[in-house]
Amino acid sequence: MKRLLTLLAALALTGLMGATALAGTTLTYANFPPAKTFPCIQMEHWKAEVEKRTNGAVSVQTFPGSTLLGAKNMLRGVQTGQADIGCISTAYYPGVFPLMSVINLPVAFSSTEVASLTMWDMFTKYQPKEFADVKVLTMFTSAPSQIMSKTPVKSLDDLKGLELRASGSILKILGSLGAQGVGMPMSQTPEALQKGVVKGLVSSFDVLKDFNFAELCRFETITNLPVYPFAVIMNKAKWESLPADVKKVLEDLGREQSQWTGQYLDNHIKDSLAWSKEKYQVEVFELTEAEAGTIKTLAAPLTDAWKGDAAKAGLDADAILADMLALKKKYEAEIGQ
Ligand code: 3IO
Repeated sequence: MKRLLTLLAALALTGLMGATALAGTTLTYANFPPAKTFPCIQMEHWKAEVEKRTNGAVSVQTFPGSTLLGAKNMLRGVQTGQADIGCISTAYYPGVFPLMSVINLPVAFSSTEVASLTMWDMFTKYQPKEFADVKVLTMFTSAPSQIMSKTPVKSLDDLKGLELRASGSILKILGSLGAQGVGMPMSQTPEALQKGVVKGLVSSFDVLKDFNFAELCRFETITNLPVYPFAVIMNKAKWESLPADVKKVLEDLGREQSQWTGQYLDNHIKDSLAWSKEKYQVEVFELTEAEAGTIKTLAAPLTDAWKGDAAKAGLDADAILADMLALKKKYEAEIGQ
């Protein structure tokens, strides 16, 4: 009898194992902002494509809104395998990505699609060492950054002493314009705005609708400041454990996902701005040509600082910058403004 029970138990166990193998792999995917924001919209799109293209052999379990990993522990959390996949905004990790931070320079990208494809091509061309201990699945950017504030910024003078949330290179630009840049991830910005710790933020217009920032920030100023670069990274050991056909599906998706996200965001910022005008009657200001010129001049030292950091990291800064500008030009000609 005892032997029979053991046999039955063994059979049951084998059955379970068989079922697990049939069900395939589940990948966990962590993201820091809320579900309806663009980094999570692209995550759900990627999940659907992967599940379709692997015929269900791979399923993806998504964790938006910092439910698995937050903005600042995302990189480490993926490296250590707390999540299989994670989405990082590279501007939250100063000094960690000396090559890809070239995308965060003030070069006035004309659209998200152009910036995202430029970023992806730079990554595939250079295969930067800074990503050596993870597998990069895709890259994309936010749209060119604008000022959204509680008080009107009609001219650069209105920026003096104004506390604005930003990250990365934009913080430095704000400093040289006399504003008070406050560095924090996007996921902490709603509370900082509510409490009045900051009087506005510098990011892309999608957040007016997706975080309802238009309610508090009724004044928008077009500045076309840098885009924020994003990378979707996977735990290296998990990547190595995947079968070749699954790896191929994920690799084939890299560029396509970058472009899809760029197009989605370019459309969505139009929708978000129209919604904000309709719902909250937000006002939109444009700087004069002369003021736009001032921003450009002030931003120039940033490029020199980036070159210095890149050189220190052993990179050929001039070649990287020239390549990035050439790709930008190529995509601007192909895609248009
Ligand atoms: C961003 C980040 C999270 C959710 C929506 C967003 N739209 C634009 C950004 C870029 C940004 O400000 C950042 O901090 O990465």
